[in-house]
Amino acid sequence: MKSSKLDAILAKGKQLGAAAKEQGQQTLAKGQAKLQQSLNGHLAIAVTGLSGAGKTTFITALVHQLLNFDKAILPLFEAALDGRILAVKRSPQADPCIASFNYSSAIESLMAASPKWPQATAGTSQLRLQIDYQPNSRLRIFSSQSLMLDICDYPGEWLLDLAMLDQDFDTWCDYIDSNLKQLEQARFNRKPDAIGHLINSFYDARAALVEGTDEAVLRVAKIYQQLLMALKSQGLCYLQPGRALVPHQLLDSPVISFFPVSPDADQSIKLMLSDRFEQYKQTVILPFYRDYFERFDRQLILVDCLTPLAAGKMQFNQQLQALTGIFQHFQYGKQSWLSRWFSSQYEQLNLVATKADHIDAEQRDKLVLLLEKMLYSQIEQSKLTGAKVELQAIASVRASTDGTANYQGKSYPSLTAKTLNAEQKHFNPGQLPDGLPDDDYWQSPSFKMYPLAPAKSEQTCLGHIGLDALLQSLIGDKL
Ligand SMILES: Nc1nc2c(ncn2[C@@H]2O[C@H](COP(=O)(O)OP(=O)(O)OP(=O)(O)O)[C@@H](O)[C@H]2O)c(=O)[nH]1
Ligand SMILES: [Mg+2]
Repeated sequence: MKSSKLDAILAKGKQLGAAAKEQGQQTLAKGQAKLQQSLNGHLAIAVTGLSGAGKTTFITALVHQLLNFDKAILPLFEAALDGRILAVKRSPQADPCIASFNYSSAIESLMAASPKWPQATAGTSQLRLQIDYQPNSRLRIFSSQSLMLDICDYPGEWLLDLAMLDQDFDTWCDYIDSNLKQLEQARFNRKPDAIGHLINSFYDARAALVEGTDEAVLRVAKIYQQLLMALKSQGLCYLQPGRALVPHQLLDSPVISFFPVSPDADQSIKLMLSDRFEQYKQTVILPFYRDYFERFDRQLILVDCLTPLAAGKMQFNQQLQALTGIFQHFQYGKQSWLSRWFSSQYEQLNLVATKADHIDAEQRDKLVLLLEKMLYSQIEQSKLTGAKVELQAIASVRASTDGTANYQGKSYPSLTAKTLNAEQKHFNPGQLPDGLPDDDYWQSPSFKMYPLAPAKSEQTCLGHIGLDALLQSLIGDKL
């Protein structure tokens, strides 16, 4: 064979070899990309909490710390500490028909020159964060991976409605009436006040209701709604129906215009209200429950133990009653890949006491103990199903700094913070009870809670307590 022909054949062979190699590399890259895509994690976290528990503040703080992962102080969040987080951004949310979580407005108010807490939530919203990260050593064949994190926010008032799912109208009426009676008794020896007056107006209005027209029923429903609002302003939380407080798109609609009746109420009116009660369960509570508590992987329950503790025995007991009432609607347990498709169990439960910046550092373990005692049997039951249960105390956005104060030659822990009316305050918050507060504690409660403003952030990132440990527990194993 002539050498020029041989060279041509060899060149062609080289060309073919290079093309095959390139094709092979492309196939390998495609395969890797596909595998990588399928390995990209997805985690939906159900942030759960009664009104004022701190859900919106927590979600805002979590997004803020993650978006600023390179400047944030998160020593217990391993992926950030190891420098394995590559980028974090907001990504198109799962359901385009739900409002987007208004992060920019919430973070602007928290980081303003005079910082303010985010507004109370009036409707549902959603967000998805994409966290690009370098997997730990076991999976280093992939250059990077992503974790999609889905979170929803909603008004906490709607959560307590879950407890109504187990009740019929008669049971509900008895329950709410006995709560109102207890309230009346508790106020028996005091001068009549706005709440006592509203309870009486409500009783009078429902006794005078003789015709079951929409208009007449709405009038009484409005008085009941005013009563609920007044009870909420006193720190009471067992308030149903939740949409009477935060109606969103259901303002003045018949489905939310119902109230508890007395056992001797007119039968036709009772039937009308009972129908509305059932409709409310079917068309309002159940869809909310399905959309916001099913299809989540992990549940984070935020509990503000401190506000009711400072408010008094009745407020504290109502919160306990409310929490135990909703707990039974959540299922926990380890899931096989098969059971994940058919059930809505949570594999992990994070129980978190919020606003830990209202107490000194020495008492933060006591706060966790209080939370544990409050939900002891629910925690034990969840553990029995194989679910991982973790408890901790956090301040999503810190309002105070720890210090010490000297009094009569002794040194005491103290806190420094700005109150809501911009006064600088140094104070000792008093003592939390060792476990559940008993009668002795209620005789002379020592813990005091002052309304505090978020601390002005001197750094790029907001201060917090325990968010890093919570992030590690919530998503650390997925990164
Ligand atoms: N000191 C302190 N206060 C907090 C913190 N988080 C929340 N708060 C206080 O609790 C209030 C309620 O917080 P939100 O985040 O609005 O509570 P929420 O659970 O979203 O309440 P709803 O929207 O009504 O369901 C805030 O206005 C603050 O006064 C925190 O980390 N530290
Ligand atoms: Mg909120």
